[in-house]
Amino acid sequence: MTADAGATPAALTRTGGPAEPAAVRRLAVDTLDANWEHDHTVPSRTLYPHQWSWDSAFIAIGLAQVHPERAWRELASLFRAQWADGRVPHILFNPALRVGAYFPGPEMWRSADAQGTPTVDTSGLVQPPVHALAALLAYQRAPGVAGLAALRQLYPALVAEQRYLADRRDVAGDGLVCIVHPWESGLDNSPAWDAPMAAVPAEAAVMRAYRRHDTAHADAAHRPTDLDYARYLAIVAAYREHGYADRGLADDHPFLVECPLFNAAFGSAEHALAEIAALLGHDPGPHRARAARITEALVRRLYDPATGTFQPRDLRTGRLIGARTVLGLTPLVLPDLPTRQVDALVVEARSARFGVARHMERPLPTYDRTAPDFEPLRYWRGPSWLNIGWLVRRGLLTHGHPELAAGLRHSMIGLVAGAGCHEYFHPDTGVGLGSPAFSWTAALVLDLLRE
Ligand code: 9WN
Repeated sequence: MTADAGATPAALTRTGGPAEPAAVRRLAVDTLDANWEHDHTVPSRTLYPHQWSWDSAFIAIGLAQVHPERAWRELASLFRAQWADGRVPHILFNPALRVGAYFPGPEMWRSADAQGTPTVDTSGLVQPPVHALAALLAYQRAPGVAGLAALRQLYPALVAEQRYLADRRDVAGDGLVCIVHPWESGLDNSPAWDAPMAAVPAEAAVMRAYRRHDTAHADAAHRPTDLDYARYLAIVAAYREHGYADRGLADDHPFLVECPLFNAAFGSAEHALAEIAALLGHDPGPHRARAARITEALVRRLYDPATGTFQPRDLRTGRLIGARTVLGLTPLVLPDLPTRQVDALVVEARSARFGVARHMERPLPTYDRTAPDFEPLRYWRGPSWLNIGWLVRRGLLTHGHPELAAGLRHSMIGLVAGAGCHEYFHPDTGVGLGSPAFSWTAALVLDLLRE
């Protein structure tokens, strides 16, 4: 039986009710074991058979509790693919897999033609920089000599990752990172990207020339549309034709957005690096100073006092994007977020839009559930995802809301207990959607169960 076939509710419980914590834990460990691939974990054997950047960070946090040595191998494998400019590619392709195992594959990215790339094939994009936080948590979950040595080895690479973002991706010169593709946000088809994506010229018919791999393994109604994909490919082509160089992006790149989640991760990475630096006997001061500057820029540029939440900024129009998505809540992970913004985000989280409560009636959605275009089945346009809930919960704990954090934790564990380690979940019923054996769901539920 494949891992994907095994992770059904029936595998959790014979009675049809939610599984006990021990069974959830066992399923999570089995899922991570089944998705382990010589030196990394695939997000899903069927849908995503290569190594992904932010997935590996979340996965390392869970692995640290069951196989600490694998947690460090996971991160080391990813950082071996770091480019000379410091970028950590969002996909690292496994050369042993057949052509067509994932779309778009290496033939679309052609990373070998760009400057300063590793010997393995990668994409040219990045994902939210949650790796320093993951490395710190992996160490805290499994402290010891081996962990400290691994941290020491990773530290310069984590610093280089931040330097790439700060030096090459601050397109507006405002202290924030600009993403150049929706895939960089990790929330690919979020309604947050509808307005900037509408300005990217492309035709859905382009997709007739390609074979999408995702819709062969998941319901097309739960995935981005062909028009989305046509635009994704057009943006990749534009960046690739520039040799993935970031100079001159502002002149003609078709998608340039400052994302609250990406920048919250960017700031949180400096906080984590400060702690790592202290553990290693380095000066944490410069990291703390950079963290403070990022939080200040995030508040100044992306907080909207009119809505009381953070919104992405479209650098092509200069305007904030109005859609109220869960991205707006994620700056809560910043420990130095001012009280005014924390309070506003707690109001937003508790509102009917997101429903965070001590006793949650329904899972945390990725988009305002009162919006007319809320789509409970389609990927990042409504469904509930564990990595996002995990980040929001962490933020609530950081800012002194343990009851809300506990409500969210209970809700997330309940999702996995009821449906298995799915990729995402129906935001009303909790039914499992997407891949049924998804690695970060397994890793993060392990992390939640540990407390
Ligand atoms: C494109 C691997 C990745 C996640 C992303 C998620 C999805 C890829 C896809 O899968 O994106 O990168 O093919 O849809 O949106 O967050 O990292 O799990």
